[in-house]
Amino acid sequence: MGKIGTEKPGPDVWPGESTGRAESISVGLGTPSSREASDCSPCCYSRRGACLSAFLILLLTTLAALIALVAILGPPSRTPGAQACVTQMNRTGFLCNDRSSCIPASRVCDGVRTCAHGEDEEEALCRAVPQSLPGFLVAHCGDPASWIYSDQMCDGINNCGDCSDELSPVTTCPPCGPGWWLCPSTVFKYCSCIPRSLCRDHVQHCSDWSDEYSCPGP
Ligand SMILES: [Ca+2]
Ligand SMILES: [Ca+2]
Repeated sequence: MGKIGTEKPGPDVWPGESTGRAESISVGLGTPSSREASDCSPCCYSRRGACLSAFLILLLTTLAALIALVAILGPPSRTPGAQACVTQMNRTGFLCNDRSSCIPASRVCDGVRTCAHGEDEEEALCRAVPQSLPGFLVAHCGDPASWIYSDQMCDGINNCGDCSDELSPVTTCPPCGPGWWLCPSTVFKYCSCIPRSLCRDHVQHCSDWSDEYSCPGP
């Protein structure tokens, strides 16, 4: 403490002030040096503690302001979550900019302006499908090189070509819906369910013929 005191400008400083400053330095900063003392000279000569507090408050305020700014401006309008919706058919959809129209995922980047203002066909969204699409619109087939739109999973149609979008182990789907008949399909278009409209039409659609002999009909 005595050493610090001797480094201060001697003659111009009152004895009491010099002692007080040395004490506050040793408590607040541990090993002060003459360089540190000169770094904040405008404040140090008045109230070093108040200066430090003000600096900390300013730092914290700036941090809080930055966090608030990120919270407000952070989620851009294209945040995937902000554009995900559920269609009337209970399928994954894309929310148009009017915030009320929910179009099926497979209508995005299909070359047709489905949203009123065509945001489903925007260049940024469609320039490198599927990489440029939000993740919620895309599902993968058993073959990693193949993909489908997420609303094509469990829709009864063989979109992947190997039925991996309709059958386990790749996809776990609920049982056939009310309009469908459970059977191993003989038709490439279907997998484990066929539309009941194909029952009793005198054409085999199930490998076990159940569509003609067991299915009650449409
Ligand atoms: Ca479209
Ligand atoms: Ca499908």
